Amino acid sequence: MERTLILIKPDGVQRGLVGPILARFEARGLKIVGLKLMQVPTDLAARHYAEHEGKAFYPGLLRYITSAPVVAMVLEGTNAVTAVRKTVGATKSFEAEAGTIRGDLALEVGRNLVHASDKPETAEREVALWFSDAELIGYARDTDRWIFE
Ligand code: DAT
Ligand code: MG
Repeated sequence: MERTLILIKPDGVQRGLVGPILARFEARGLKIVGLKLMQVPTDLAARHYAEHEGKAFYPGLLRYITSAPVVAMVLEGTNAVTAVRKTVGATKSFEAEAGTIRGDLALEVGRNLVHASDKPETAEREVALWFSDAELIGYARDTDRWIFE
């Protein structure tokens, strides 16, 4: 079972898309094991996006992610990292396939609604960065046997 970090970015919260976005992940069978609304401090944003430091879009990226509250969550499931990335769609929203969150609900790269960890190793780092152990709850669902083989 894999865990992955998802952020519904400020545009998603402001546009009232928390419910519709969350619903897509829930409907796919992913289990919510952590969930919170937060105003992102600049130091957390900088650590989260450290790999992009020095790029032209980096300052704007930090301004965007700290501009208004985000919803942070950890989702669990078989191959959760890959499955969530597919559901989220391509980084450049205008290129994202129809049927994905970005492809259906967004247009621009700098307003692409959602962050999702890109690899299992990234997911481990990001989950630990955004959530304490006490904020993550492992539990069984009665439906698990209808979702996981
Ligand atoms: P993703 O969010 O799909 O993992 P990423 O990790 O490459 O994409 O980049 C992080 C964020 O930075 C992305 O969601 C939007 C912004 N970004 C990436 N490439 C960009 C670019 N060429 N111009 C403007 N913003 C960009
Ligand atoms: Mg990324």
